[in-house]
Amino acid sequence: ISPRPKQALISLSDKTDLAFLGNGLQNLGYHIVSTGGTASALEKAGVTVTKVESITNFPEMLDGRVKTLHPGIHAGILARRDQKHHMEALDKHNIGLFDIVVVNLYPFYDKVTSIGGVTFEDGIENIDIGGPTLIRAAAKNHADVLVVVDYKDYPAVLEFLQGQQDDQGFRKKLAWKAFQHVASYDSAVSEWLWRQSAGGDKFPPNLTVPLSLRSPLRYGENPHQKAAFYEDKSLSVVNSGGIATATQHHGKEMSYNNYLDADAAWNCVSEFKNPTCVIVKHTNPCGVASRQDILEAYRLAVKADPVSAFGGIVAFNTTIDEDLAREIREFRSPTDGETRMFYEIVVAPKYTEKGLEVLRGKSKTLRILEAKKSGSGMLSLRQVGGGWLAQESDDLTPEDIKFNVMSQRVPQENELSDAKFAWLCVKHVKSNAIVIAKNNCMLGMGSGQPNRLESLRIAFRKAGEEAKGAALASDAFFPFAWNDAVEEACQNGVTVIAEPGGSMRDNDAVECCNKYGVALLFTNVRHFKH
Ligand code: 93A
Repeated sequence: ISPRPKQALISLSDKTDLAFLGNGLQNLGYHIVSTGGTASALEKAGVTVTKVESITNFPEMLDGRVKTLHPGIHAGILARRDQKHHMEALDKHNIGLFDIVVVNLYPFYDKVTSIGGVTFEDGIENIDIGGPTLIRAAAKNHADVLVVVDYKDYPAVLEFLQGQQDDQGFRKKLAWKAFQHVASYDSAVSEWLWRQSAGGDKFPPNLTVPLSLRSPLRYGENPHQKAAFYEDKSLSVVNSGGIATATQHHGKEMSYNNYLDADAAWNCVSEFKNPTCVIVKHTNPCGVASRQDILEAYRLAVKADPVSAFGGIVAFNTTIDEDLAREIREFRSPTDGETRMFYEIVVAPKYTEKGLEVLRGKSKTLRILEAKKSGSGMLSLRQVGGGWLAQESDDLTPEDIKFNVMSQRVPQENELSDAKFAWLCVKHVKSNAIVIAKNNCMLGMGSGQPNRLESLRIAFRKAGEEAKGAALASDAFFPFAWNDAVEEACQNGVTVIAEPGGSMRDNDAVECCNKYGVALLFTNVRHFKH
C-alpha cells in the first residue's frame, strides 16, 4: 500500500475566513482539493488548489448539481484506514485519501427567507445535495476524517492538526456538529416544502423544529436543575424577532428564568401602541402604564406594585434615551422613598448611546436587552410528559374584539378606554387573571389563583382606594355574581367590568351590575394563560 499525501477537501458557500484556513492547511503540508467557486477564492488567497474535476475526470455538470458526487471523492473519505482491503481498493483505482473535509451548505435559509422570497424553482435549486453527502460521509468516518462545518472552528482545527496527539473527543465533537448542521438544514427544507404543498399556513403545522444549541445556562428554574438555551431555526421563526433574538448590550449572562420573564415583559409591552412601560415579576405584569411622557409611564408602572417591581424586569416600547435611563437608574422605591429600584433586566427596542451609557452605570449585573417585536401568527410549543402541545400565539387585541354592552348603563368613552386597557393587560396575566385599571394605568392585578374571587380580592387589595371609578377586566367569565366576584367588584367601586360572558349565570352578572349602576361589557373572547 503506497504512502499518501495529506489531503483536505474544501467546498464552501460561506467563504468567511477561507484564506486563513487555506493558508493554514497549506503551511501544514496539506494538498487542497476544491470545487469551482471555492477553488477560485483559494487561488486568489495564494493557495495552490487541485480542482475536483481533475480527480473525478468529469466536469461539474447539470448546472453544478453534480460536482463532488463521485467514487474518486467519496471512497477517499469513507475508506477505513484499518481495513487492508479498503486501502487496496483505493490503490487499485488510484484514489487518494481525504484527512479533512470542510463544507458548509448552499444558503437555503437565507434564500427562502430573503425579502421578496424566491420562486419555487429557485428554492429547489438551493437544496444542497453534494454538500450534505460530503459532510455525512466525513462525519461517519470521523475516526480518521476531520469534518468542519463552522468557520468558528478553523483556529481550533489548525491547532489540533499542529499538535502531536490525536484526540477522538475533538473528532467526535466535530462529527456531532456536522450531523446537527445537516439535520437543521433538512428540517428547513422539509418545512419549506411542506408549506408549498400545504398551501401556506395550514394548521396543524409540520413540526421538524431545527433547534440548535446556543449555550448551556448556569442552571434551570432552580440551581439543582441543569439547563440550556436552544435557538429555533425554523423558517417561521428566522427574522421574526422575539426575546431569543435580542441583543444583550450589558450585564450578567441571561438565566433560564430571565428568558421566561423577559419574554413575558417584551410580549406584553410590544402590544401597546402608545409609549408604555411594563414591569414583570415571575412572568406576570405587575405594573403597566401608557403615557405620552414615558418617564411618567415608568414611575406609574413602578407605583402599581413597588414591592413586586423590585428585582423585576422593566420593558419599554420606546427608545431609552439619557433622561429615561437616568430615571431608571435613580428612581427610588415609592415604598420607602429611599432605596433605589433594582432590576434584573431592562428591555427596549432601541437605546441612544447616552441612554446605554447611563444604564450601564446602574450596575454591573443589569442585563440590557435590545429586542425586535415578535411576528404575529407564531406557533407556541409546550411540553407535557411524553409529548408536545402546539398552538397559535394569542394575537387578538382589543381592536379585534367587540365590547358588547350588557348592562343598562352604557360606559362613557373614558370608561370604555379603561376597560380596553385592562383587557390588554389581563391577556398577559396568568389565569385566573383580574386587572383593575384607570387612565391607561394598571392599579392592581391578581394572577395565577385557582379561585377567581381570590384573584379579584388580591387585585382590589393592591388597587386600594384608587379602584373607585376604575375598570376591571377578567380573563374568563364569572361563574357566580351575587355574593361573589361581580358583586364584590361593584361594591368596591369599579364603574365598568369587562369579561368574556358565557356563564350559565350571565343574567345574574347583568342584574347585579344593573343594581349597582355599573357598566358590564361582554367580549365573547377569553384570554386564558396557563
Ligand atoms: O449541487 S450540489 O448539491 N452537488 C454537488 O455535488 C456538490 N458538491 C459540493 N452542491 C455541491 N456542493 C456544494 O457546493 C457545497 O456544499 C458548497 O456549499 C458549494 C460550494 O460551491 P463552490 O465551491 O462552487 O462555491
